[in-house]
Amino acid sequence: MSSKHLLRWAVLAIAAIGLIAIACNGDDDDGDGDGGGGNTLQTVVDRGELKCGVKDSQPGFGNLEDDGSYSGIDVEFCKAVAIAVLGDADAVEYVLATADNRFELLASGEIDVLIRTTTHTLSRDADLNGDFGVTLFYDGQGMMVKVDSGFDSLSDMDGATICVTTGTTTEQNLNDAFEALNISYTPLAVADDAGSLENFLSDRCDGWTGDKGNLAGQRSAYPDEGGGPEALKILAETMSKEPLAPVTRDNDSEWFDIVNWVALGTIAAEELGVTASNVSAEAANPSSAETARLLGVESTIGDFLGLDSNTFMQDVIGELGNYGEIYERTVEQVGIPRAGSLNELWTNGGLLYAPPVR
Ligand SMILES: N[C@@H](CCC(=O)N[C@@H](CS)C(=O)NCC(=O)O)C(=O)O
Repeated sequence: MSSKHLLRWAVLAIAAIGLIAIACNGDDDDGDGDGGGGNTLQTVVDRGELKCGVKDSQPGFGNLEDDGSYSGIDVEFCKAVAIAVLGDADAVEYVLATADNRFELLASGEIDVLIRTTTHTLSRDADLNGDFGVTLFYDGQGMMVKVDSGFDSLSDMDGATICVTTGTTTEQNLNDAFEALNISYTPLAVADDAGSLENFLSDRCDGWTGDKGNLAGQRSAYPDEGGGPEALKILAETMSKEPLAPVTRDNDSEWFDIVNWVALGTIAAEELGVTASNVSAEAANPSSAETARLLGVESTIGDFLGLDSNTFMQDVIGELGNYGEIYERTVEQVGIPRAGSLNELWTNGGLLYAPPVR
């Protein structure tokens, strides 16, 4: 090939690479707001606050308490990211993300991360410009009924009216489950848990379907006027897989890595036996090389992630504890035991597993 041809090919190749880069960046056309696809880390650091999209009506996961504070496992992971990035668990603005608007809030940059009982699915991953991190809670869809309803399994519910939330994976799963059983139902779909509670309390529906984690939380807070938690039961069947994971915007892999590795770090800490109470002693005298790396004693894990501090996991664990401690403080409190569940560490027969910290 002549040098003139070579030059032409080189120019065309560089132009093509440029076009691919523009197309893959997504900054220009994805309608992102202030966080815009590209550099959420810088946005958060400049703002001095993390905007975390959460629920406010699900005890154990994302709940607004009477004193104005937020609680739940999702909220704890918002705090973990804020500690890692800003050194302050309180540097979080909790933004209510509803089932319907959560992906819009993320795409528009109104939140930096979505940690809101959100199921990782193919279409959401591929179509809604979200990147899903590690599963923080393996859930599945269930059905809650009144104890005196006479329903002991889904197959008893032919012709029932079912309370369900719009904009969720729940609607489709309900359809699939009843279709598979060849029975009919009437959905009573509303936008939020408050609406379902009202409908259920006033007997407008016979069953209330949702993620079992949500149903347990709603049951734990069921008002006295309805007979309190004891008046309700959750049927044994599980209709679906609902791996709940944090979501960041596509094409922001530095930010995604931070959110993901902070969460994985809490799982690694549990695997290694590092807790809120022993983290300082472990940092001073690590029990293993992996512990030393996780705690930033002999590693530059913060540098790898673009964080200021290599010891960010010391801060996260010191303040919030490891995954097991976080679970116990939140999910366990609404009556969802961890033992024997998928949410155990892999070493205890569950699915939680942290890749090597190295
Ligand atoms: N994990 C499912 C369901 C999550 C979800 O949105 N759950 C319902 C109840 S199961 C809910 O939050 N309802 C509305 C609300 O109160 O905001 C998903 O990602 O779609």
